[in-house]
Amino acid sequence: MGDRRRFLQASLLAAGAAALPTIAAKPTSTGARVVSTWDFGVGANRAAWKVLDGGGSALDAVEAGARWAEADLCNPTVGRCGNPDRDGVLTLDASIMDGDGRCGAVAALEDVAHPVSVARAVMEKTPHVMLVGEGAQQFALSQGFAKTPLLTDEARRAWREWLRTSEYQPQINAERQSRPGDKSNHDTLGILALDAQGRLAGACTTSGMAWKMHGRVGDSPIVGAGLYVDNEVGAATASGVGEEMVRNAASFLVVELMRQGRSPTQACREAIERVVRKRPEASKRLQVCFLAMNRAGEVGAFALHKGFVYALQDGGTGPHDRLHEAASVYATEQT
Ligand code: SD4
Repeated sequence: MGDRRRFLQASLLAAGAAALPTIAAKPTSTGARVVSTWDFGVGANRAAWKVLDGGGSALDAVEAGARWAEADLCNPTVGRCGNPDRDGVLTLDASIMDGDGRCGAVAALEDVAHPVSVARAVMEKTPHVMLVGEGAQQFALSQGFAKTPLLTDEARRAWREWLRTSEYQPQINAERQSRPGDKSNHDTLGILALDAQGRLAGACTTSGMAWKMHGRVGDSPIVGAGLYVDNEVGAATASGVGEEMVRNAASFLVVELMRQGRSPTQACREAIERVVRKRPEASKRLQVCFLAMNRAGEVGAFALHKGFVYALQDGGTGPHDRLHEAASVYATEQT
């Protein structure tokens, strides 16, 4: 891909206690708010905000936001229109978690349009927390979800193009670059919400890493890795190369760091530092991003590489309705 990487912010790691921005809770009429990963998080937040603004629950809000992203035809890393695995099969992963500890997930789900809602059905209608592959699909169909082919012609074309080299090399912020001419850095949707009753919930939904091995499962459906929520403390979600999140039980780690008193930004930063310490060389070549919100509604984020943006909606006006860029360990230039 010809990246030129510059180690501009290595001092962040060394500097230790340098102050980092945490977006403070801002008084809104209800205190409700929602945050989502990446620029398409704005659309997901809008869908979630309709629920929160109407007095709905954080759980309903994150499901609505995730469903919006899953239906978005512009996004080749989530739901319908996602890029397939190396065998040309589109498999979807999703999780949902309520602040009271209830959770549900599906992995390697095929041909069902809204994996987040299937995950919620796993949570609410089964004694389990995760169903995978054919079993997840069988369960979805038994619950009335439709079986529908999701791989688009565009995704099939991108896969055929990829087959020319068949090289699996995750790009920083750039799964979308696998489609010709597409330079934006959309990614997995992680969404966290706080409702007017002070309840937290989160969801995470993805088609996973493009060109992954068939059967590969990333962090997004694994509770504690791609998502973790605890009403006592806060919530965290992740995007990027999921193997790193699984290795570090990363979203759980972020929540536990907040439990020990760290701000959301500081907790995300320490989790990123853990990723770097474990695999310093690998961390220069892949992206890992964390987004967190504590029970007071404070929001923070941190990434390995520059370019991770997240969207915040709290019903206010001004900067709170815009995208925010997370600080990072490395500044990487894509060429
Ligand atoms: C995964 N974390 O499957 C997801 C995908 C992602 O950049 O965020 N891609 O590993």
